[in-house]
Amino acid sequence: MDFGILLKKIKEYDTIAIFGHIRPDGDCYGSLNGLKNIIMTTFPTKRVFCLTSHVESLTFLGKMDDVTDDEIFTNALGIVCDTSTRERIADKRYKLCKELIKVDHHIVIDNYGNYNFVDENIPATSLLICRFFFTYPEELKMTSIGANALYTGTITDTSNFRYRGVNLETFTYAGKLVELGADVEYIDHNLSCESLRTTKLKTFVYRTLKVTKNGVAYAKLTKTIINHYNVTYDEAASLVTLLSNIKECPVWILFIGYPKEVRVRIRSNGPDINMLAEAYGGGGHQKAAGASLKSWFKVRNFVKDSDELVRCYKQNIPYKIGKKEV
Ligand SMILES: [Mn+2]
Repeated sequence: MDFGILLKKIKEYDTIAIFGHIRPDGDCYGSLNGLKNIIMTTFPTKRVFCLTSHVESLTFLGKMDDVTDDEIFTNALGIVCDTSTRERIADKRYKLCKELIKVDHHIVIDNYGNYNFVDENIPATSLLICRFFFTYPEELKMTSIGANALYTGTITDTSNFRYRGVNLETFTYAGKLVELGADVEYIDHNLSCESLRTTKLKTFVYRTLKVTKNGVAYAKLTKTIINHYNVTYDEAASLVTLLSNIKECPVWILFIGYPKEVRVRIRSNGPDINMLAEAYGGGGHQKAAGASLKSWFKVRNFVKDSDELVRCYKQNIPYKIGKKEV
């Protein structure tokens, strides 16, 4: 990957707007704040803005910038990080930028940049920013703020180095970031601590989880429960991970009562589940997918079909499913 043009374009522009995706995660916040820190530390006279939605739990990495004057963008270089398609870019003013560069690690379906730096095999966009940074060790600078951001993006997208795809490069950059001042304890504390409300809701999930005959673990969080525990819908939805790693259950599902629908988050470490989600009008990856159901009445069917999928998987017979009513 030749980063020459990326460095050249950064040098060329006085104003640089860095964009992220909707519902930003740790890698989004990490790559945005990391790149911003590199540019501002190396070229202190440049104006650099980070633009995506605000996420309270990630503000320890830096706040998003509040840009009200749209004119700023017309002479700006736009750099979009960690965002596979243009529809997913949170701030639509990327369209106003003079030139656009994409830096990403998702499967390529939309090369929306004038220049595109994509590595589908690198486990985090934050690591791609590291690769750029360490290509020019004499020229580029970063402080501990950038190191914290990029380290956070790395561990959140790899779930603490737990997934395949983690390799020598991953650990090399992680080590170099620690050397540059990334504070692993500070980062872990900020990522791990949660509200008492969430802790209590977790016990509710464990208490009420059900398991089907063939081994689908599932739990339901209705609107009433979410309001009772006073957590956000996203906080509630994140609890799908609680149902993972049950030896008897290769598939697990969390049903979440959003204001207008029941969202289904389904995960697997056994059979592919995306076609099941697709049959219900949803979609996703082979081992992580989702769908929306109109009401709780449909949940029963979804559980039944999931159970059938696991039965087929365990007996090694093909599973077929037609389009379902949602
Ligand atoms: Mn990512």
